[in-house]
Amino acid sequence: MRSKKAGATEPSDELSVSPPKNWAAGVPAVAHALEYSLSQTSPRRTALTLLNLNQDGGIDCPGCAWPEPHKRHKNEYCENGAKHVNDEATSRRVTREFFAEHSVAELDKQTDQWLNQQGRLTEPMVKLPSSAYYEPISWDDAIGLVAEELRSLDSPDQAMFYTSGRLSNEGAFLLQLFARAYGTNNLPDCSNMCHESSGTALGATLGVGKGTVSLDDIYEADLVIVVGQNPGTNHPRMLTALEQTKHNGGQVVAINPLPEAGLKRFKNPQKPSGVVGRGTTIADQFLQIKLGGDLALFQILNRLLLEAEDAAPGTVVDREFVERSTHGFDAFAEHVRKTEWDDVLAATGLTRQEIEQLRDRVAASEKIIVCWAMGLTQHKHGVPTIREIVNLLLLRGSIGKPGAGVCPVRGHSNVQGDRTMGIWEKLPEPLRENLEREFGFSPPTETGYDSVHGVRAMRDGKVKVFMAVAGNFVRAMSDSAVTEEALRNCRLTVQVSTKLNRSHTVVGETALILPTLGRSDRDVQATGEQFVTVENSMSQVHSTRGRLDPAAPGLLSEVAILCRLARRTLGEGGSIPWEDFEGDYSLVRERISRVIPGFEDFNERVAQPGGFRLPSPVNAGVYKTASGRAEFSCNDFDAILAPEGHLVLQTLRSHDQWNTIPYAFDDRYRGIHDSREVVFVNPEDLAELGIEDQALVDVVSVWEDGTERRLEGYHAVSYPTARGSAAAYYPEANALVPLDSVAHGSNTPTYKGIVVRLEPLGAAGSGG
Ligand SMILES: Nc1nc2c(c(=O)[nH]1)N[C@H]1C(S)=C(S)[C@@H](COP(=O)(O)OP(=O)(O)OC[C@H]3O[C@@H](n4cnc5c(=O)[nH]c(N)nc54)[C@H](O)[C@@H]3O)O[C@H]1N2
Ligand SMILES: Nc1nc2c(c(=O)[nH]1)N[C@H]1C(S)=C(S)[C@@H](COP(=O)(O)OP(=O)(O)OC[C@H]3O[C@@H](n4cnc5c(=O)[nH]c(N)nc54)[C@H](O)[C@@H]3O)O[C@H]1N2
Ligand code: SF4
Ligand SMILES: [Mo]
Repeated sequence: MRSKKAGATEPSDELSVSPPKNWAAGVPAVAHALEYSLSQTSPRRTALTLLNLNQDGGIDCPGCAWPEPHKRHKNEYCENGAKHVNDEATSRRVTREFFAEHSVAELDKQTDQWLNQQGRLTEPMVKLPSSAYYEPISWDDAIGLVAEELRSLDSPDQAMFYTSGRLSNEGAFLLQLFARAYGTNNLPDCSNMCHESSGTALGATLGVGKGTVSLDDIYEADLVIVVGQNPGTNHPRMLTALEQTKHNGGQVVAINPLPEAGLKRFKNPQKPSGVVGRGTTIADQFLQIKLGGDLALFQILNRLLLEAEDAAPGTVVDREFVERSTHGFDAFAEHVRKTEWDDVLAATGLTRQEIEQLRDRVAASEKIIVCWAMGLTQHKHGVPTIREIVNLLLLRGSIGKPGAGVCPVRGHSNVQGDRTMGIWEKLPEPLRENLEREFGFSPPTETGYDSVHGVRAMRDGKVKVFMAVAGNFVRAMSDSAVTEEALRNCRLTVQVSTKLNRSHTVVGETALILPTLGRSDRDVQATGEQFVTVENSMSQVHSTRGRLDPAAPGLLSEVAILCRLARRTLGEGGSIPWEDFEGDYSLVRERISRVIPGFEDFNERVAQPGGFRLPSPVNAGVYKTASGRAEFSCNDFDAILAPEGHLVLQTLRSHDQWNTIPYAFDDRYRGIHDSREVVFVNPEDLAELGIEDQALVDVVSVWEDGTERRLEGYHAVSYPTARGSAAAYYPEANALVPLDSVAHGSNTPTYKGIVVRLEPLGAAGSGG
């Protein structure tokens, strides 16, 4: 299976490698952000976006979901936030002339980076079955075409509506309302590929699928454990918060197969000392764990904590908390005591001393926070791993009190809000009742398709219309070849997008591009200028308002597109006032306040500076679980075992990309320049495999059913990753992830745990 995209701008064999950085941010980061911004747009637009970024009443940074502090700095953003907002504010434009010049097939040969670099989409375009090109179409005809297709389906379940976490609360609420009024719960979203394992594990154990901590808790913690996360690149301003934790006397532990920049040393670019000095050492302890070893690590930690309690009763287990607020302690304790050292050392690659040191830190800390991201959620046993982390916090009583708790760090700026608004293939009964009461229709009750099931359904011809509101589904999903086949199998594919991407070149029989306003664009409707709202990773809900002239005169907002589509599909005169919603977003918020718990008086409260925080029931001592208490769980020991001669591969982000969109062919912090076709391998593994540093190899994944997937001609780069644990960049490496390889319980693709072998070019069986 070949899947490398050849393209005009793809550098061939120009890889250069320099030593990885052990510190993050500082002057080069600021300079780099400005350089990228100015390459995209004018100094005036750069200044307009940056001055308004993360300020009250300004633009919420689309970069990630990390929250802003109460006290704002005038440059309250990081390098990647600045790059990302100016990637959207770019002055480049994709016009009808561009589409007349390039056929869809030609566009499909270009790299992801090239497609993104063409600029903002400007008018609706259609690719008809008879044509090889996209052609202009009026908004009215485009929306009519989608409505007609939707109305012609045998069942609403033959349609599917994907969302990515850039969509606002208002847009998300309207999308789920439309899908359910139309008759389907087929609402897959990027959460399915992201923090679904967190939601599943936390829902079962704590009764709520979100984090429980605020920024103040991070500052106040005695110990913050950062596991399976690369904040220096993906949540850069988290390092500012950890710097504050350290300043207040707390400790930080990092657990990662890679020695990521910033986890070690951080130079705060917002402080003079950070710009010129050596910066702050962030991690007090770094545990270089093997891929997928975290469940084993937390199980042995829990066993060691119980043994420490046996040795000195009343000193380690928070008995009072366990008795008052939890359920299942005895079964958990009995189970976890059986964890064996040998298994743990093999699964983690850590030493006994390192693990005992961490146990001592945990036992000595009263207020513990565990932060995590994709390094846990995208593994086969991501859900039990997170449940085991909850076990640790429960036995230390480190939950529901200041300075303590769980912190799944979200990716997309509003991915958490979209789920709060009801974007989910599962429709919770209370939401179903509220929708029925408020809008007077009966929403469907059956579970819809998530992302993985959705690909199967398209592949098998069960879904005929695919509509995406934001995102780049074809590159985000696993098993690129299968996902591409699935989309091509649709009758109609519709993409509501700001910029060109692969999901516009891998299309159904008929394909539509509906260009839309981005975060930075001013949004004016019938009743005047509008704003929308988002919810960050710490449940703070606040407004975001674009400041720039829209990228093109005729662009519609996501809200407007959804309202018009709903009117055309469902007919005029129903019980939902779509036209009023389009004209005045505060009317949408009024409905949200009556349907979604926690949003009472939404319009009034979101007008306050900084917005408002949705309370976590956990912090009020309320656990909405089956037992009404926090649940200890028993998790079966599991580790990823690679057969002899094989490695486990994770797919991850470079420092110079945003999800499926590489901005450059570099990965500055890891010392990679001018190539993304690299696979990072531990030097001893390379030696054992007889492969030289930077040699060309095919990366071949091997799946249970005997099928193989291949990436050709990758550079094997010697890198200080944990033994047996390789890494390659997403989205290219999605070609290696089998569709059926998913996390138990959450159905998230196992993007971070793929068994592979490396075939030197010219070796027997090599396809290259
Ligand atoms: N600049 C930038 N910012 C972003 C994004 C972006 O693409 N670019 N994407 C956004 C999104 S949607 C998300 S979800 C987040 C993602 O944020 P991250 O989760 O930080 O992103 P990844 O690059 O997938 O990195 C995963 C990290 O987990 C580690 N890891 C992998 N497997 C394991 C394991 O088994 N155990 C442990 N302990 N560690 C492991 C990897 O070495 C790596 O450091 O970032 C958000 N922010
Ligand atoms: N192998 C592998 N695969 C992964 C991952 C991994 O770690 N490894 N990570 C997974 C994760 S965590 C995630 S979140 C997904 C991400 O998957 P997606 O969210 O689907 O992908 P993005 O790359 O964020 O989408 C980028 C596109 O969104 C559109 N866009 C940007 N802003 C806006 C906007 O304001 N409105 C609209 N309508 N469109 C907009 C632009 O057209 C842009 O091209 O990928 C997943 N896939
Ligand atoms: S940490 Fe995230 S939200 Fe904050 S400025 Fe950086 S990219 Fe934007
Ligand atoms: Mo994500």
